Amino acid sequence: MVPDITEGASQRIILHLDMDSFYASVEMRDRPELRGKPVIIGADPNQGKGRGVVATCSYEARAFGIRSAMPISQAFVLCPHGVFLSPDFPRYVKASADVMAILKAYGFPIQQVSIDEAFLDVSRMGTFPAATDLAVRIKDTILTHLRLTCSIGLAPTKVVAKIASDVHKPDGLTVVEPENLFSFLAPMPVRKIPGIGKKSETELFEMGIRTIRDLAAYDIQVLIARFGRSAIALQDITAGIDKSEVKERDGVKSVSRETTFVNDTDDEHLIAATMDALAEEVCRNLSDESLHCRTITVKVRYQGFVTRTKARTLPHYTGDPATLRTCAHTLFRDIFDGRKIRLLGIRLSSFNSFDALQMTLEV
Ligand code: DCP
Ligand code: MG
Repeated sequence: MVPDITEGASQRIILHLDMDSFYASVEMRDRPELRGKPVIIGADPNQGKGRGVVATCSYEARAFGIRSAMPISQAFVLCPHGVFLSPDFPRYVKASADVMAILKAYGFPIQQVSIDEAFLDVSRMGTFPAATDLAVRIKDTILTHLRLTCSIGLAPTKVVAKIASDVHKPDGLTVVEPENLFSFLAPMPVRKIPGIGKKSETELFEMGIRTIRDLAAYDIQVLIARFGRSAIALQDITAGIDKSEVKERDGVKSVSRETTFVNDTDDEHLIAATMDALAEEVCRNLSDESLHCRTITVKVRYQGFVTRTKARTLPHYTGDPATLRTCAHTLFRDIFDGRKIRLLGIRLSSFNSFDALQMTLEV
């Protein structure tokens, strides 16, 4: 049975834009000698003995099977002649700001959801063909001004626009008009729905639900019994019902940095120095984004992959590196039990962007 999509498919037209192989594309733009090569951004592969993971890679590298979050040692096995680079965050943050500035200039409600993606509510374009022309112009502008490609999805809801931007990457443009929404979603695996991870996917598989079509047809009462009320929103997605709006102020949610030690360590001096370096880096990202934060989270992964995190929310927003560093050290002391450490990380969240006026008042 084809669900009735008229309720959710009002007149909204949502555009989702996601940059293609973002960190790698910025590197290839700025270093022409890298173009056309398999470029992998992430930890040092150290001739295959490296630890840590791939942040991203060029589409040429993807042809070798390399993916984000894969161990860098595995990437090295798949493509030993690839160009392995460590990330240059300030450059990516600048490129991200350039993209967002172009998007903002169009004057539609905009919600940045990560370093390289944003939603725009372009409903006032009136029709999908008009919105498609706009999407083509946006892609051209970004390519001409920044020499970077992106992929865009247009759909009646945010969730479907996000799914759509991903289907014809790189340099894609996918338009899902209300009448095509179900036929677009139906054959896709449920994993394509943002928020469905490996665990939910496995649970759904066990119930015989593999595709979005299976999900749409499933008895909602059984789904609720298994997943709670959130099952309703999940099934609604398949019918194009998704009332979530493009929220202008909802920008970057967290800034984080983590590192894997070359050898597991319990050397407190090395750990403290590493913590300082990580704190400095996340604080720089914070100031590049013109943000202050209130919550600091420290993550420690021990030998054997046992991971502990501890967070603290401060009474006031701050961007002060010394305050954040001290807080990170205190949190670390609370969770460090003397065992050897494999990985250390810091995350800053609960942001408040500060404008020029507030800045002058603070200094
Ligand atoms: N990123 C990361 N670690 C991950 C995933 C992503 O550090 N596990 C970083 C690097 C990416 C950037 O975030 O360049 C944007 O993430 P995307 O998921 O959008 O991936 P890409 O833009 O690299 O590739 P795609 O063309 O698939 O969007
Ligand atoms: Mg991307």
